[in-house]
Amino acid sequence: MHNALTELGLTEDFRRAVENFGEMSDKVLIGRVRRIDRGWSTFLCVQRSEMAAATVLAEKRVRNIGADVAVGDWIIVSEDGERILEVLPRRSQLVRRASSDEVRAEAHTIAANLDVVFIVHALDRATNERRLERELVLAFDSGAQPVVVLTKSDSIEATDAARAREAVEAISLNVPVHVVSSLTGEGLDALRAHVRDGATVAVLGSSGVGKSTLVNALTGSDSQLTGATRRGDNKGRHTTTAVDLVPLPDHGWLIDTPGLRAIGLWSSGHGIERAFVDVFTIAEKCRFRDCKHEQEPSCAVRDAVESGSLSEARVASMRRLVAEDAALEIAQQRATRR
Ligand SMILES: Nc1nc2c(ncn2[C@@H]2O[C@H](COP(=O)(O)OP(=O)(O)OP(=O)(O)O)[C@@H](O)[C@H]2O)c(=O)[nH]1
Ligand SMILES: [Mg+2]
Ligand SMILES: [Zn+2]
Repeated sequence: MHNALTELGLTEDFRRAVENFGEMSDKVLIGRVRRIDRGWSTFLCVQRSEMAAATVLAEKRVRNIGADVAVGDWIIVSEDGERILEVLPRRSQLVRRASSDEVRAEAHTIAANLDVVFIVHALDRATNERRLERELVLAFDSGAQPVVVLTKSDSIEATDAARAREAVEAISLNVPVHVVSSLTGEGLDALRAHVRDGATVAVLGSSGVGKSTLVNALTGSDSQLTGATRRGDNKGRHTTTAVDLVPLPDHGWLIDTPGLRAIGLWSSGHGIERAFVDVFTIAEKCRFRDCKHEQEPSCAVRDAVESGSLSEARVASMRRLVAEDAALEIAQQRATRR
């Protein structure tokens, strides 16, 4: 049974948690959430098949009453399949701020227990660099490894693709950047290297960039619905409406997600510092430790902008995210005080 669960992506830390159920483990179902809709979780679990004298994967549904679940979660379900007894602690999670509400602070967990986040942008339109920066912060905060994927390479000249990639690399520091086409298959083998050995990869990006098409190309199926983009601006039509965990033939997992309109920060760690490691490294040379890089004397960041070695837009962008993070913290404190 454990072997089959490993194929489902059950890692050592979960295995230990599951073993805490010890004797119980024959009396419960252990599964992984594949989809969530209207208060129900669809989950995959391992069942013994008397006929095949082996274990097989089964898909079941359970109500989410009282359980805070996300796609990718490991759950323990009562034998009768009626209740979620426990959601195992997450080893990583992709979280954004749920609403644009200035006052309330609520988290929306997009997916749980990831190893890698594919941040997808399409080459048939100008890269939204500010969005990419946010996605990088979110991905770093999740605890998983971000990987930037530039899709639709078949739609532009190779020299333009190379130029776009260079611009993206200047923003995505210490992050692999791949140029791919789901139509011709270019670059897909390099992506497959990130999904091997039971790894779970979430696919994040705006509507229409080709997330579902990429998932289909990597799984060699047409399980995910895809939709043509609008003429004129190539924007998507929000074809995918729910997060979906999709198995890969060679034991990896992909999580297809709907194109999110807004990516509000829900900072949990050092996402901003990691996404802006260039600015933070320079800032170590500022005279004041709490330098805001505005009017302070001996500011290394402002010096770098003036000398042209650091982009002003990037510093401004980082400042906005830091301010958003600070505002979020205040909203979070207000929420816990209530
Ligand atoms: N030329 C080309 N078109 C692509 C490629 N990948 C996706 N497309 C097209 O782009 C359109 C949008 O693709 P989807 O996969 O539905 O996009 P998505 O990111 O899943 O969009 P949402 O589900 O709305 O978030 C479809 O018409 C695809 O055929 C590619 O590599 N090359
Ligand atoms: Mg889609
Ligand atoms: Zn400074």
